[in-house]
Amino acid sequence: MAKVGIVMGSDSDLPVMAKAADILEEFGIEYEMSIISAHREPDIFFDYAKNAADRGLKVIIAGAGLAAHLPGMCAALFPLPVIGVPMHTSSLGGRDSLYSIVQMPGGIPVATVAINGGKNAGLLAVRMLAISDDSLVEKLREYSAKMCAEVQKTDARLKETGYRNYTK
Ligand code: RP5
Repeated sequence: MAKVGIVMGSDSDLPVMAKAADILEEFGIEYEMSIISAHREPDIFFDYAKNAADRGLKVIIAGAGLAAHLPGMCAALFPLPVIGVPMHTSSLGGRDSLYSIVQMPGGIPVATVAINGGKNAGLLAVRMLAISDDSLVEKLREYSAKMCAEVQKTDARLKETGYRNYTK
């Protein structure tokens, strides 16, 4: 049964939200992915968010752009954690999405990640689930150790080649 619901307002959000799915797959967490527009199909959205907890979802990762109401409205209807992912936009560079998602009124929290922050949204969901799953804590430690080793490798290469010859 899916523990995480990834939901986005449009298929144009998919490349960013796919990064959250990649992380959940890496950690072996079951998830479901949906495209549901809070504005364009409000009744379908309402059913999704209202029934998500009863269907077994523990966390929702919601991504949206422009007047990005999807994450906030998920948080209004779903009693468990909602992670909001603001999409980059061509008009206002994603500040519109960011402010729409992060500026929630008191009582309805949305844990908002960076603009286009699908990867961190996935990792934050893993960390939330790890609160009651020690095997995930161990996997998160391994993930951090791997990142650390990768940075050390780049440092060793920089020292070996010198900055003039360093290529990314
Ligand atoms: C939002 O409007 C979506 O989340 C998307 O980021 C934005 C634009 O949607 P499209 O016009 O690309 O479908 O609801």
